[in-house]
Order: sequence, then structure tokens, then C-alpha cells
Amino acid sequence: MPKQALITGISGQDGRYLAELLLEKNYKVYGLLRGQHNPKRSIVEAEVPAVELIEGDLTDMSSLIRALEVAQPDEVYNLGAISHVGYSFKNPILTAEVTGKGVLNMLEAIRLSGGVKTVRFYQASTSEMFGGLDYNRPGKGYNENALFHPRSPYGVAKLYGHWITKNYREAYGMYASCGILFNHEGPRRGVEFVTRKISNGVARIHLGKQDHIELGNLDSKRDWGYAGDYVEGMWRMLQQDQPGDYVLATGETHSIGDFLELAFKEVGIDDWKPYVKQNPAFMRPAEVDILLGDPSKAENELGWKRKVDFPGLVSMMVQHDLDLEAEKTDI
Ligand code: GDR
Repeated sequence: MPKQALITGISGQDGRYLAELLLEKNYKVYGLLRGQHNPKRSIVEAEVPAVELIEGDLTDMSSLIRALEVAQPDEVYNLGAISHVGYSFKNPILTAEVTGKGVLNMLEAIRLSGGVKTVRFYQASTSEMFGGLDYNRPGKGYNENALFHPRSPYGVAKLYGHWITKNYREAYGMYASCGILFNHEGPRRGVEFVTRKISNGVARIHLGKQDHIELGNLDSKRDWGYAGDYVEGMWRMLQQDQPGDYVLATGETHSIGDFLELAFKEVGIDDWKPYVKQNPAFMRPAEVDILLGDPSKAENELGWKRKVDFPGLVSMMVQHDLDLEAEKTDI
């Protein structure tokens, strides 16, 4: 019997990469899709047609119970969330409902439908729980034991999701693991996130479709890896004898300026400054200045290591957007 998996957040970058990976491994994959008429349905159907979509919402526990009845999953990957940090400042209550309480809704749905000892659960935790402040700033990098200090409604909601998942592990003996993932990017990343905004902007500038990119804070640093590598780590976490929490990261940190530098070089522009304008609208009320992860535990225990390096990631994203934008007939 092939294993069965249910993925929430199927229409996001990670949902689609993970679905591809599980389908390659012969899983039967179900995806929870939100909304009455989700415009991303067609993207999922085109990229991973073998996924069976179930309509449901993390804020509606009855829909989650129904999804579990349909999917009968061995593994649940909870990737669904309001995931944009800037947006979470403007919609903090909705973020708490979906990104925080949504995790509890799914855990309770599993428990109430009798799956607490049979279903393996993955929670998408995040480096945004750390905060990058002076007092807890990482030397070698944040690991699983580092202090948390979230700096946004998103980070706070994710921290709730993290702890409620650990609580179900401790209270009910559930196989529940949290992947504390540092930023992971790729051609499927939404253009509202800084890396894709830059790669897409660079491609459009190169093709004469726009003349500059508007960004917020250029000084923050992130530990950026490739999402395709990170979904492999998620899967590995649920194949261990015991559940646990793992950091997935590259162990390197780079500034937005470093990303701009490499992205513009990809199209032969050495000085990016004339092409970038700062717009306060993209600044956040509180910022995470630096993130750097220490993936030693995942490397040692899961045998996981990222394959794509920083220059490889930037190049992959810019080249993808050059092809995409060249095909489009818009200006
Ligand atoms: P992040 O990703 O907040 O780290 O969270 P994002 O790409 O949005 O921001 C990274 C950094 O870039 C700065 N920045 C801008 N960001 C955006 N989105 N748009 C801009 O115009 C811009 N200009 C500068 C930001 O201020 C920030 O410092 C991502 C999300 O995917 C989370 O869901 C996930 O949990 C973490 O990564 C790991």
C-alpha cells in the first residue's frame, strides 16, 4: 500500500515542491485548498496534477476532520499559513487565527478523529521565531536550543504553533515534529517576497519592461537556501524513529545588497544602485536584522544537507524569470 499524505498550504511554494517529492516516492498525495474559487488551483493542477485537492480551511476544524476522513493520511504536513511577515502587521488577528490557532485546529482534528497514535505530523516552524536581536544573536548560528524572541505577529503566531505541536507530542505521545526552517526560496516563490521580487524585477529591467525596483530595508541579512532542498528535510523528519525538532539552514548569511549584487550581475549590470529605490511602504514596524542557522543536528541525524548554494540560487531564480518574462506579452 502506498503511503498517504495530506499537505495544507498545497498552493504555496513549499506545498508544490513537497507534493512533487512525495509523488516521486509513490505517495498518494492530498492537498487542502482554501476558498470558494482559489485562483491558485490551476497552478497546482498544472504542476502536480496527481494531487487530489480537498477544499478546506485551517480556521474551520470541521473541514479539517472531513479532509482527514477523505485522505486517511499516514503523514500530515502543515504548511498552510499567512506567511508574509509584512502583511501580518496589517492583519495580526487573522494571522493569529490561521498561522497560530490553525495548527491547534489541525492537531485537534487529528486527535478527535482517532489519529493521535497513527498520524505523523509535521509543523512548519520558522527562523522568524528567533528575532535576530543583540542579546540572542547567533554566533555560529541559531540551533534548536536558541532563545526565541519573535518580532512580528507572524513570528508570534508561529511560536504558538511550534509550542502547541511540542505539547501534543509531550501530552499525547503524538509523532509530531517541527522543522525550524530558515528562508528558502526558488522560482516558485511569490513575488511579494524579497528574493523573487528582485529576480523578477531584474529580469523585467533587462527586458525593458520596468526601470527600477522599489524595496524597503536593504540592510537585513538572511540565511537563504533553495526550497527544493528543504522539502527533502521535511520528509526526512517524519521518517525517523522518534519525532523531534530540526533547524534547516545553509549556515551562511547574506544581505539584501548581496542578493541584488549577484542578481544584477546575472544580466551584466555591475552597479545595481541606480536601479533600486527605497520605499518606506515596504519597511516593517519591527525588523529581524540578521538570521543565521546552524543545521548541524539535521545534517548529523537526518543526513540532510542543502545542495544549492547562494550564487546557484540567485542564478536559478534570475534565469527562470528571464525565460518567464520573455514569454509573456505584457509590458
Ligand atoms: P522574511 O522574508 O520576512 O524573512 O520571511 P521576506 O522575503 O519577506 O523579507 C526578507 C527581508 O527583506 C526585507 N525587504 C523586503 N521584503 C519584502 N517582502 N519586500 C520588500 O520590498 C522588501 N525590501 C526589503 C524585509 O524587511 C526582510 O528583512 C520569510 C517568509 O517566507 C516567512 O513565512 C518564513 O517563515 C521566513 O521567510 C523563514
